[in-house]
Amino acid sequence: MIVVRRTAALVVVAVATLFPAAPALAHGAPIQPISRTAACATGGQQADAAACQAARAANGRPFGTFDNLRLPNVNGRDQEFVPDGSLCSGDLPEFQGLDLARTDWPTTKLDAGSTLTIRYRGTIPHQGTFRVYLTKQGYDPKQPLGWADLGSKPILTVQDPPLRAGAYRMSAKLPKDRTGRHVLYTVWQTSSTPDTYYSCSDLQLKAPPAAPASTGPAKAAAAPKPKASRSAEPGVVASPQEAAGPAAAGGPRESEETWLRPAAAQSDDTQDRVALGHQIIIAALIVIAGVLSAVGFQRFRASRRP
Ligand SMILES: [Cu+2]
Repeated sequence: MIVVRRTAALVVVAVATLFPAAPALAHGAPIQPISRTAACATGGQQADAAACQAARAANGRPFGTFDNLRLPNVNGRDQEFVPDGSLCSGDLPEFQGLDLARTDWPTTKLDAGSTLTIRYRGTIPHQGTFRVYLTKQGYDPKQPLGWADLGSKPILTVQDPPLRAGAYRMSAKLPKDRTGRHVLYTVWQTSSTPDTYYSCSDLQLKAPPAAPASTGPAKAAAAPKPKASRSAEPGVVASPQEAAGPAAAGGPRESEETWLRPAAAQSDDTQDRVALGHQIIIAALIVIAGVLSAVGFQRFRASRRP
């Protein structure tokens, strides 16, 4: 039996060596409003944009994958780990081109004071908290983005928003007093991994239309709010279209499943499941081989006993 136990121990060691705890392969980035990573990084949707080309040129090395802009063990000390001027890259060399101070980054146009729906592509779900900041009025896009440009308080903080059709959904009320070019800065501090994710989404904010009948019910009717969120958590989106499912939403929204597929393919949920299946099969084969060799060795020893 000693031989069997030794063999079993060997098998355990072999399996542990070949299949260490599944590494966190991928992660996420905002696709609405589109972030610089989701637009420009490897697998990005607008890699041909002039700003993205300039970012690649400035990067000086291969770009990281769009969903992989993360730092370990920050634990909320963002400003200690991410210096001024490096907010959009998280100070990671493979993303440094995203820090360029330019006015032509892929941009989302929105009305000041409106409710913004954020979709944060989650290529692998994690638990955690999103903190969303918006640059203060007077932010100059021609200067490097610093912490002082962001309001001291996030405009939205949400823990574990729902993940639907591959994206976390959140809604944020945009302040009325921001117009022109701004940056929405999203921090995803995960709790199920050591990582914190950073991203810049560029916005062009239009002053809200002067509404003569801007009182009470008339206004509410003109700008319907998203219906009560399912989780009853502030900032969590469950708009009527989304509640009705992607098919009812129409337009590009329903093609969410294809968002940022190519570079994410390695880390796509389905791919992970396939990879896990392969690992299980290989591990099972190793165990079977180990058991068979143990049994064979036992028999061999038995046959040699007088
Ligand atoms: Cu991850």
